[in-house]
Amino acid sequence: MAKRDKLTHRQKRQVAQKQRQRLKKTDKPPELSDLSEARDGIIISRFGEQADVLSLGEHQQYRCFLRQNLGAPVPGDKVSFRLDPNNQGIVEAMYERNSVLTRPAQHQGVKPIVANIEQVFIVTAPLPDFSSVLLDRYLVAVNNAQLKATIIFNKWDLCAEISAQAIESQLPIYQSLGYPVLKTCAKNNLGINELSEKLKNSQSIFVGQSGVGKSSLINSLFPQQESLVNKVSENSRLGQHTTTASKLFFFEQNDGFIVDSPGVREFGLWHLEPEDIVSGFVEFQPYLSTCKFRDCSHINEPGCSIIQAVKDNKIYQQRWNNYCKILLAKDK
Ligand SMILES: Nc1nc2c(ncn2[C@@H]2O[C@H](COP(=O)(O)OP(=O)(O)OP(=O)(O)O)[C@@H](O)[C@H]2O)c(=O)[nH]1
Ligand SMILES: [Mg+2]
Ligand SMILES: [Zn+2]
Repeated sequence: MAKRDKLTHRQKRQVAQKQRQRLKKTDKPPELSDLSEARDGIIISRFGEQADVLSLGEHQQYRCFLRQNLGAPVPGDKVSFRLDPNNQGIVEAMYERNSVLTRPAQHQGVKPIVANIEQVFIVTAPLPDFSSVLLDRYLVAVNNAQLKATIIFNKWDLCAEISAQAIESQLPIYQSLGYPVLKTCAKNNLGINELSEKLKNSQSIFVGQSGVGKSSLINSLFPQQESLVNKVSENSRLGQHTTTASKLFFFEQNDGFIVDSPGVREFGLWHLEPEDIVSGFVEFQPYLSTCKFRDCSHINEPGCSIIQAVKDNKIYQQRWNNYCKILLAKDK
C-alpha cells in the first residue's frame, strides 16, 4: 500500500484514540445494579467504545457502551444488552456469527466489516472511473466469505455521456459468469423497485468505491427515513468519503436489513492464499485440473489450460489480466 495510505491509517487511529479519551472523561458506563433485564438487539453502527443498537422486539434504537473484552461488534452482529434508568445501554455479550465479511487491516490481521449477511451488493458507476480490478477483488472476497454477490451498475443516467461503451461492455462479462447484474439510477429511481425486491427478506451490504452512490441508493430505498441518512455531499464526486461508519437499515416488516458502508479506494486481499484467489474466479474452475503442472499459478506456465482458454476466447482476457494483477500484488 502507498505511504500516504499508511499515514492516513495512523492518523485515523490517533483520532479514534482521542475520541475514546474524550468519551472516558465525559461519559461513564452505567453501574451494574441499576440495569434492566437483558434484551436482544442488533448492532446498527459502531463508534469507538459505543454503538447504536436496535432492540429486536420493540424496534427501538439505543446508544450503548460496549463492555470491555467484548470483541469487535460490527453492524449485523446480534448482541445482548441492558439499559440504565436513562435508557443508556451497555452491550454485554455478542452472539455467534453466521457469516462475516472481512478486510485486511494493518497491524490487526483482518478486520470484520459486517456480520450475519448473506449477500453483498457491489456498487459500481461510470464516475468515479469504473475499475474492473476492484470489482474482481470484491468478487474474490465475497466468494471467500461464502456469500452471494450481485453487481450494481449505478448512475446509469451518466452512462449515456461518460464511457458508455466501456461500462456497457462490462455487463455481458459479469452476466455470463452468472452474477446477477442490476442497472440503477439513484437520481431518477431506475431499477430501485427491482433492487428493493432483491433486498427484502435478506441481510445484505452495499460495498464499492467512494462516490459510486451507495448512500444515495439507500436514500432512494428509504425515502421516508431520509433524516436518518447522512446528507449526500456533492463533493463526493471527487472521491471524498462522505460515509464515515457503516450503518445498518432494518426492514421492519421482516428480518431483512441493508448496511451502507464507507467507500474504499483499494480492497486488499493479502490475507488470502493463492488458491482462495483462484477459486474466486468462477469461470476458471472447469479448467484447473488439466494444467500441465499441479502447482500451476496460471500466469506464465507452459501447458496452462487457463491461458489456453483465454487464447480460445473461453475466458475473458480482462478477467485473466485482473487475476494476474491480484495474484502478483499479493506477493509484494
Ligand atoms: N448522476 C447521478 N449521480 C448520482 C447517482 N447516485 C449518486 N449520485 C451522486 O454521486 C455522488 C456520490 O454519492 P454517494 O451516495 O455519497 O456515494 P457513496 O458511494 O455513498 O460514497 P461514500 O460514502 O464516500 O462511499 C453524489 O453527488 C450523488 O448525488 C446516480 O444514479 N446518478
Ligand atoms: Mg456513502
Ligand atoms: Zn494453469
